[in-house]
Amino acid sequence: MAGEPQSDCLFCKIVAGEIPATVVRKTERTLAFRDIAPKAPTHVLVIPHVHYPNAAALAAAEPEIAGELLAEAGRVAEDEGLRDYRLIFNTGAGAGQTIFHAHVHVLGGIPMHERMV
Ligand code: D5M
Repeated sequence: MAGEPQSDCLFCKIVAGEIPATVVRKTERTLAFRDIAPKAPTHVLVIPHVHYPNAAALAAAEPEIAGELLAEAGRVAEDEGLRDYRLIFNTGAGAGQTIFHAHVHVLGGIPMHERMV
């Protein structure tokens, strides 16, 4: 069923506590943890507990949670002391998506305006 945990999904396993992660924020419906391969001094992923393959699918099915995801991304940036930061939603393998559980990247801590990621 849409939104249900998937046994082959790494981020579902992180939500379930089956795989460790460096968690920076947690709410009833979202989790924020540090990216394992940071592309910037701050690189945090914010994910919903529920499983959807990408952020657009999450927003279509559960707009309230999608809104929370964005709000949490802003709180992560604030917690990290970032005034300027970049939010990225890779959608589809051709765009660089490798984990097919909705997530937003929060990137900052260096000038981002001339970088693709
Ligand atoms: O982003 C998926 C991101 O997930 C990518 O930047 C690496 C990160 N990743 C992969 N495995 C882990 C674990 N175990 N902990 C933390 N971060 C992880 P995408 O947009 O799909 O390319």
